[in-house]
Amino acid sequence: MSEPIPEPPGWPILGNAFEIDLEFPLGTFTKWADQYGEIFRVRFPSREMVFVTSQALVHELCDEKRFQKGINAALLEVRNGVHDGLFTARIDEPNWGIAHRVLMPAFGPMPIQSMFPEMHEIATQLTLKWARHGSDERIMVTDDFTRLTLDILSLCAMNFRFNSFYHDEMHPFITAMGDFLVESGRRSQRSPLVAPFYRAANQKFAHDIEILRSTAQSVLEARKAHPTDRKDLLTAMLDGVDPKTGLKMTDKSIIDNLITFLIAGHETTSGLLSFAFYQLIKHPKAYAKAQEEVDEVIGTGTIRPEHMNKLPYINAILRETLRLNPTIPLTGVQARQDEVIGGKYLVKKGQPMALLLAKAHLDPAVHGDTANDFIPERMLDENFDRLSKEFPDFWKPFGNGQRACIGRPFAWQEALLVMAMLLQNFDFTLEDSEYELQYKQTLTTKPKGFYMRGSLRSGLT
Ligand code: MNH
Repeated sequence: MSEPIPEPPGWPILGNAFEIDLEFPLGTFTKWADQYGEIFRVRFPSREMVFVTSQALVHELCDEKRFQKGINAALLEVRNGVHDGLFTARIDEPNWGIAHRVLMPAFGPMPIQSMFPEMHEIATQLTLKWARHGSDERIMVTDDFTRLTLDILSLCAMNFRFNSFYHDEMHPFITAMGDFLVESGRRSQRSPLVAPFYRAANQKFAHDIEILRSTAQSVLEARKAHPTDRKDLLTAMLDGVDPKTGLKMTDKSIIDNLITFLIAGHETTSGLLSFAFYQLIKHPKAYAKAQEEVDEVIGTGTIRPEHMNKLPYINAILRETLRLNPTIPLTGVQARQDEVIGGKYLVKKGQPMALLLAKAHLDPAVHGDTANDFIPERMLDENFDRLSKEFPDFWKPFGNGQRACIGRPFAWQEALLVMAMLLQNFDFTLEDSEYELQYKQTLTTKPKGFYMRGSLRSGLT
């Protein structure tokens, strides 16, 4: 016997569409989670979505024998620009498998470690900028972390320098990408009936895609004209042969994936760093511990790759930040067959569903009454492993299974390095001591209106 899935009352045809905060949909979804509990259904004019919000149901939906990644409405729009690139590919599209098998080795421990010097160089550019600005000038935290993550990604992936720290205006590619992502989100909210009336927006959307693709194309052509033995992602894509099919990636698929890496890899990591500094400033004890760890393990000398796995507390801070503030706050799945979940809710084959990570990460069944608190200690390896055994899939900020984040080791090394370098060199405070976290949501979330001041601790290292 199955029970109906709870749902907020809605209007005929329009469903719940009007009740969703377009600036911050996540706010509406978490509100509904508080109201309706571990599962609820939301109806849009032409589709519906079932949200799950508890560790237990997330765990059930992580079973890849029963469920698989679903391409939600926003990702469908992103496909206009990057087609069957890794992030947006449907599960049955052959280019996903080819790109996945060709690229996996490039994200192994040795290749990621070999990117350390270039990550370090860009992190140094950020540190110098903040040092020169001094404590009188406020730091636009999220903007500068976005410059950082974009420049690191493009340098490490394809030896391309945006030099974002040396320009006030962002590179045209970056503006086009930002506008393309925002518009993808808007298009996914628009009814298909009114879409044709957005002529100017549709033209700009097409134009932005053209900028993204022509830039990626010229990077690819430049590399073909000047081959190198750099071990970067572009080399991996050009030279790699898929062990299963014997095929190489096509130029089109390489361009799709170059853009995909820039999209998938920059906002997520810059959001993580922004939230982490917000949490540290709000939690002085954790901040002090993190700084002590850096001072003990690294001191005032140069940060080296060997330091990266000797920073357990900062590691836990990053995990705890992504628990409370997952920069991808929900992921999509669908049932392979008709399924009953939670022992009582019927979901049809193909039914679009969302894992509401931003809520499932706060499950009191896992974390008790401290679920909403920032406590890095619970994420230290031994505690984290114990929690994972008892409550599998309680922490899923990098997604699930074969469609989980391929860039995780890249992002982790980058975030550890940047945290360490900034804590080593600065003392940070809030620009506005009253500031409380607000969110800006596009495909990812980041803090809105968050500014810091940084004063140098001692001579720059
Ligand atoms: Mn990443 C997939 C989160 C950094 C490249 N990433 C995913 C998914 C999540 C995710 C969640 C799964 C989405 C889904 O199920 O629909 N990613 C993150 C977070 C960070 C991050 C929280 C940083 C913090 N990601 C990066 C970086 C790169 C990258 C850096 C590139 C170097 N991510 C990807 C790609 C995919 C992905 C590519 C798609 C993988 C696949 O489906 O095969």
